[in-house]
Amino acid sequence: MSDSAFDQHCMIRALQLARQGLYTTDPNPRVGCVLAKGGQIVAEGFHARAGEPHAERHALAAAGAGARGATAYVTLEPCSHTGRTGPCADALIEAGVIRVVAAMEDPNPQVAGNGFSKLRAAGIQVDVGLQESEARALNPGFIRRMRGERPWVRIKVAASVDGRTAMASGESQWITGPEAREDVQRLRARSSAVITGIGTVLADRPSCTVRADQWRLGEYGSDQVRQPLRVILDRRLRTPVDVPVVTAAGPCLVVGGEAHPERQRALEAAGAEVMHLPSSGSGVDLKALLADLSRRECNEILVECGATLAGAFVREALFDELIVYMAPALLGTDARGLLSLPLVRMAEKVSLRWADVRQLGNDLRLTLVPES
Ligand code: AOF
Ligand code: ZN
Repeated sequence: MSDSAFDQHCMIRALQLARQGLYTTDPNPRVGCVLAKGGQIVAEGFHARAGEPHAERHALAAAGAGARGATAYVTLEPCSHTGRTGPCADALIEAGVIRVVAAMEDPNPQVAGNGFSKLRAAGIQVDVGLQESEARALNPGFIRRMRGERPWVRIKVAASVDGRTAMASGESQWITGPEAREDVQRLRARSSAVITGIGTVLADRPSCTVRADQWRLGEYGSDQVRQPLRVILDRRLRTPVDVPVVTAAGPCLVVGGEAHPERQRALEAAGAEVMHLPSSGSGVDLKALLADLSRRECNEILVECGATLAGAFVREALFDELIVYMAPALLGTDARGLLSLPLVRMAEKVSLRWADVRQLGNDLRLTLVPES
């Protein structure tokens, strides 16, 4: 293997390791690290949970004295700051690593190139940018949040091939098959928060939780999976206190707009947090909501709701991915549409770009992104 092919091989392995933290590192990024010497990988590590050692420290601990003279392949710039843990750049220097290959700079303003400077000042060769787009794809929400932008927003809908999501009565269970629903579990598990609306809560009684005991998520058991924050948009605080989205394990936030002290007290007694946000037009101010979730360190957000709320996110261009699970069925002209978008002229159409199409069981998963 040539030197550059070996570099690539090691970085691909580091990316694979980083993915093992997909459901657990939040709000921290998923990061993987490989230490190699003499054309061989000598140690590996990945970041598993905020507060625990970073990827580099796991790899250094596994390598012991073998780290001296090694090259470190890291999917993110080694940190230079003391957060919940000490700087990885210092640990790499102390261990005698002679070269660091990083896929990308850390967008965290506390790091942002300082890790590289520290390493270079210590005489370590630093190469940046190998497999960069793959590394960025691991942490889309973290990158956005660190840049001071809103979190990464995915809107998920399940529809028939005629674009219908429920019968006129509201009946909607189940349009798609188990493979598609399992995929939704994976989307939830990687999300910091799941947003739903009061209409969906009353009609479907969803739990919006990750059920790792029931569905295959990867190599993690149910005890290791974090529950996303469940957010219910409910202007008048109509959420019943005994619905699964409130009572299930994990945090629940009800976002209201009007004062209803008694209902608020009842929700709080049931374990939910209640917060009020201003309304804009017919519903909650979505920009203010996303800003608040960003302050709560939410990286990736999943919107699982009915046509009205999903339509509002699309109209305001507050999304990064629209994920449509499409079943090979027709629900007919009386059934409900996918997104509520009151458009009249062709010129008003929302143009999207296909990012991915794949078959899951009997259904299709269509991933669309805004046309940039
Ligand atoms: C690395 N390697 O594996 C990770 C890094 O609170 P702390 O100490 O865990 O620091 C979190 C910050 O460290 C996070 O915002 C990001 O900038 C960086 N994450 N850095 O060198 C890792 N997870
Ligand atoms: Zn670190």
